Amino acid sequence: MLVQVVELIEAKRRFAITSHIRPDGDGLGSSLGLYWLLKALGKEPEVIMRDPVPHSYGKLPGAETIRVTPAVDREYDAVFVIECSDITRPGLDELDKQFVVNIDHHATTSLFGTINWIDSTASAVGEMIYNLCKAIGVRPSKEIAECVYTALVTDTGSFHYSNTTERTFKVASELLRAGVKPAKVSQAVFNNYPWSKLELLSQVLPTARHDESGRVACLRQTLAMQERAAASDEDSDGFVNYPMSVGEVEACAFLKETAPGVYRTSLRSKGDVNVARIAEKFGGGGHRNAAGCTLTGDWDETERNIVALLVEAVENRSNGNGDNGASDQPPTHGGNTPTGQLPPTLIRGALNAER
Ligand SMILES: [Mn+2]
Repeated sequence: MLVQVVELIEAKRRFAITSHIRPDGDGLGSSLGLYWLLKALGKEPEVIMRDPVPHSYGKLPGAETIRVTPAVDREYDAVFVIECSDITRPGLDELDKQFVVNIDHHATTSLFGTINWIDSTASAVGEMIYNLCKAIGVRPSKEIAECVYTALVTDTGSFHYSNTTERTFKVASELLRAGVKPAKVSQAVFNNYPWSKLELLSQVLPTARHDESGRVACLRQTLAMQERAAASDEDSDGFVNYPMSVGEVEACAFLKETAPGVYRTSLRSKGDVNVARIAEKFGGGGHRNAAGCTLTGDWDETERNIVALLVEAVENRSNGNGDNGASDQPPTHGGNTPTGQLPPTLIRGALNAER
């Protein structure tokens, strides 16, 4: 919890900070926010990551100091692990031998740290880093503020998602007072993509399909598409959101082939439709409205199965017998959503291996 984190920081000196593989805005913004906070306290922090900093986060203050390494290969008093569901998520060898501090805002995290500070009411870990500044008595510098703001604006989908709270805006307002220019951050993060992303999108978007009800959509990206567009792994970030911009669509799956027959899958939903439960069934996790997992198998069958699960999630919600946020029990099977039912057919053309 927070008080243990404060005590540790006050007592120790050399810290590493890391986040998950393929770090995102919250992982990087929070890691660097904490880096600048520790610097302000005269400590010796270092941010280490398994993967390099994506293009869109290259302008974050301190991004150039991040050391890319496959292992925790130096001596530290403690390693802060930012928004990871388990100890393997940072992809760093030797991490399990360290004094680990697990900082996360996902309730699904396993308590793998020696210290675990979990706040599932925080919109982003960035919000927690801001709280840590307050608790430890450091006024957010412009560097801290820019990093934390980037975490907030990316994890809340520019303050669109349901994790956006009154407190999120309160923190954002404090960060603006500390010198953040929202337009500058948004320009750097959201309007700074390489052309290959557009190339890739032009191949992925025609694969968009929806079920008969129009409420569940899916789209896919093959290895061949990525190759043709000469796209990087991060170029597909955010593609899952395009079908969600359609009024009727309540849930969407984006299947991205990362090896033949292996699909990194992003799930999104609106309102009370819970996709985190679906991701958890496959060893993934996330939030009610944004989750991810890895699926394997035949393209069409995998897609049909995930669409069927999304349809079930949407129907459970619509019938008022599913998750309404009041219960943590898994949705009951049987009743009006028999598990043996045939998966719904996708309309608008047959599904080929590559579209
Ligand atoms: Mn986050």
